[in-house]
Amino acid sequence: MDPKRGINYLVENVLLEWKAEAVAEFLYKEEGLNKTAIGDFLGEREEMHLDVLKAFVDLHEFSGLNLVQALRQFLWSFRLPGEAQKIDRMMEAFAMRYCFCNVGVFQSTDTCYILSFAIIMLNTSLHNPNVKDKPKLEQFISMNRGIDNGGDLPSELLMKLYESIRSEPFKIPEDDGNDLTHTFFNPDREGWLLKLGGRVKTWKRRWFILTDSCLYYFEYTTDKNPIGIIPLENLCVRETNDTSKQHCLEIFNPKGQKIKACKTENKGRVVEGKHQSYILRAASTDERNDWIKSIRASITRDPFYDLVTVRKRKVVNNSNAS
Ligand code: 4IP
Repeated sequence: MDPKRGINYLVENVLLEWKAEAVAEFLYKEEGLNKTAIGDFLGEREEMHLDVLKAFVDLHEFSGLNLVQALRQFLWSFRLPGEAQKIDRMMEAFAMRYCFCNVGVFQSTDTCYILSFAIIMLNTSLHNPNVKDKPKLEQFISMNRGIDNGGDLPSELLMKLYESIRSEPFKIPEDDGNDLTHTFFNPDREGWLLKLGGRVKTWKRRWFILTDSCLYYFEYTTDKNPIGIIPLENLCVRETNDTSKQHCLEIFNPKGQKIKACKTENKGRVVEGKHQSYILRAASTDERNDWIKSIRASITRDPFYDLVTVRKRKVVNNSNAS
């Protein structure tokens, strides 16, 4: 559950050497490790973790593989974390390794990086049943115009990659550690807050856990199942100016609509939440401000799109400059 402590334990007990290559090999070869935990460990920013990531990626042999085959191998060896900066570092390391093993396929690692994201997104669009309009080959080709330092990649290459994904989706490791119990072990923030009722305006003291861009609230700290879940996507948070109650914050929908949330009723039935907005009260102003900060940080958009946008801009700027 805590990969840093786990590795630390092995090192302290002389079961593992504290060297990037040794740790990488352990993460790559040891059977039965939790792939979510491997992803978390590799995604950390400290220097040693960056070295381990590099050594881990270097253990992959991509020579002679097309990009989809290489991605299949790579994405199976750990579970990609959800945080944009981590994904960025890992995909950057992947792109560098791929280009090192396959000199001349792409003009730069940026091309490889962008195309890798395009392939991952294509995989989702083609195989996620919720996506109704399946992209055609032509769309995939046009989406990737100009990504090779301003030039186009050969259509035959894109066609081959498209076909490979269409006929066989990526096999991605199960979210083996990321069930609710695990989620609640690593919260972004947790603590007691008072919550104002939706229809009946009573204050209830609830244990709140902020994780994975959702707020969960419980009656007791030890409860396994939350009373309510508030997905924070597309919501906003602010201080409330209501002077009758201090240290309050409000979670609201900027479009003015009711908040999409769910809660469990007394009889255990899960129903839609009734809140126009959630008013929560902390014990102090500092605590309230900390909650606001953490909630804000949690309300992020899908990191993939941001990462690709930034990288595409870089490619366009570079090709304009040259
Ligand atoms: C209830 O008031 C509680 O405040 C509920 O909080 C709240 O549900 C209800 O809002 C509100 O009517 P009484 O217990 O005094 O009846 P909790 O579920 O934490 O016990 P929320 O949605 O805030 O969970 P409505 O709008 O669901 O009725």
